[in-house]
Amino acid sequence: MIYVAGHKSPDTDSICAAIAYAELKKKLGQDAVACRLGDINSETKFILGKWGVAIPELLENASGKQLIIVDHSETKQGPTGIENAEILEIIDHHRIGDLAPTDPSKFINKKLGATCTIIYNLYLENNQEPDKNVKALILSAILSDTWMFKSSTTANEDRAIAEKISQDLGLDMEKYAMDMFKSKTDFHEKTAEQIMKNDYKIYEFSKGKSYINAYELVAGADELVKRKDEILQEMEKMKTEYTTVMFVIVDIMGEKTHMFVLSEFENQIAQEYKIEFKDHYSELKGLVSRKKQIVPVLEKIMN
Ligand SMILES: [Mn+2]
Repeated sequence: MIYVAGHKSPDTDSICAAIAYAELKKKLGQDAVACRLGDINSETKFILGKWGVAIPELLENASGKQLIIVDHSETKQGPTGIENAEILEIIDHHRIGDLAPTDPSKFINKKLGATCTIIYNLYLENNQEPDKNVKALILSAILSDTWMFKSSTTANEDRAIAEKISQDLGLDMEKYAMDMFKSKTDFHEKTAEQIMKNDYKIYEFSKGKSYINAYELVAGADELVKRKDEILQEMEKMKTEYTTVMFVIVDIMGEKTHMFVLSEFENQIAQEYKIEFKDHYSELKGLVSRKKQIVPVLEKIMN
């Protein structure tokens, strides 16, 4: 039996690539099974449920097994026991890691937006056509990994294959992508306190300590902004500890950023971004990066 596995804390591409490639192997007469190295995320759950595909089995230990690795090539992202497994093939689109298959010619690495794009091409090279549900998984993985072609990693091939599959399936691709992305928004179950701890960094400036929390959302940002009152209340509590508390929600599909600020430097911050805060909230055009566009501004004001 050949085990096809993606990486730890699996994303949609990792899971769908494992399933799609195991299916191709079976079509070619080999015994293969897709597996996962951890819990699947809510987006993947939505996709597998929608297309009636079973969640792959958890691979607890790969020791002594024959493995095909998809979507990475690093020991630390692989299963327990990988050092004692036989790696038959690696198919990936990330930088090359420390793993290699026994036969080096079985290492495929292409600069494409998703591993699933490579896998779709492998079906074609082998004169095979993916089943309808497998096609849907390939499409989903491409949309997920490229944020529906917005990511800079997107290649023309990703878009061409996604469009071809959408046509084959008679699917409204944009609508489907939005449904997919919304299934990934996990803030509905979170309290404001948990939201404020989502992805934060603390910076020590000479004029005080700053807390910057960033929430990147492919879709559904507007719904999070509606929880403004709760969020500001939570930020208010944090004000006892920090001079500046900032919360930014980056809306990837909407190509804008929502900014909440509680700070004695609020006016200077508004000036720097050429915006006006209303109830400590404002919207900015474009996707703002904490590292490139927020920290330097606060540094300038608070140092
Ligand atoms: Mn990927």
